[in-house]
Amino acid sequence: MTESVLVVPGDGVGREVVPAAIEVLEAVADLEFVEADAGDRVKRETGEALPEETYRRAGEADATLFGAAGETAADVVLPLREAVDSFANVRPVRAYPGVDALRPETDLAFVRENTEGVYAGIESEVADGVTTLTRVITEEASRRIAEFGFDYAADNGYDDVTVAHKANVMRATDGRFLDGVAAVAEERAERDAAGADYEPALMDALATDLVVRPEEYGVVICPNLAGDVLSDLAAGLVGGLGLLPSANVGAGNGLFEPVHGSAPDIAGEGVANPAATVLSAAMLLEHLGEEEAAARVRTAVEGVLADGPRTPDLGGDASTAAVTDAIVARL
Ligand code: GGG
Repeated sequence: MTESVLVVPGDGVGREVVPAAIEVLEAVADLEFVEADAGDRVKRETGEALPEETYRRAGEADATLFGAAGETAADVVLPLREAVDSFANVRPVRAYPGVDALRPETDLAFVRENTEGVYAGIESEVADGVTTLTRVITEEASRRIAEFGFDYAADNGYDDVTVAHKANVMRATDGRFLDGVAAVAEERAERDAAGADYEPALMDALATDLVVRPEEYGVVICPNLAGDVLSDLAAGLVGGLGLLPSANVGAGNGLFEPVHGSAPDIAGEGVANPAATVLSAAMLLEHLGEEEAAARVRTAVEGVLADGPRTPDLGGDASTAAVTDAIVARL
């Protein structure tokens, strides 16, 4: 049966890089695409950023390809990740031959808890000029992301697992996160499952160390906000956000999106780097069991990154369309 992919371009450059990724997917796989709307423009037109139909369809599709969220990120991408029942946001960060990278030896992946932390959406104005935010960390979600992260490391050949935290300050919440990871590691050691060794790391010091010694890191398991921030930091080591794909996976069907947002500064100019979204599409193919097609897409992207053409973020002057054509030509 042909598998169905919900396509949600969203805002800004999402509307340019998602069509590029569809072109690539059409060249390597037989998939059915259904497009749905969400984002700032939809909110302006209808009053709600995420139409109920888009949410429902994300839950029903075999996978969703998402572009970018703007001002309405909290109303769009967080519920969409929930609609596909994902609890892990996997963000691989690799340096590519031919791309001018600050740290060419970087090859790591963030495994970010995707359902709670400060992104649980519990914010309020408790008095005039006073706002609060509740940080939610549960034992269940901490154990679940630890199990996923250890499995991901073992399955993808990473020897080093680091767990980011700030338990010396956020004692109850990050203390709970670390306890959950420790319990899972202990259980895995008892049943002899792979990848039970890990290093806890204070996330502020970790931010420095990632810049200085990225080659020391493999999989970095993070609470929600830390994963969002540290992965953007790591993008700077390998040539920028135009190169980072991501997968939101876990229990359900999966949502795949570039790590970058809507980039309003370049939206509409036709020069956004499609690589992050095309590599996210490769993760989608892998999720659907199309490993060979995924590998072809990755090889084509790597070839174009090495030989050009390149978009301006990578020092070139090529358009999104020219880079996409070059990727498709290599398939
Ligand atoms: N494609 C990723 C995107 O639109 N990012 C905007 C954003 O603010 N995301 C928050 C998050 O990843 O949790």
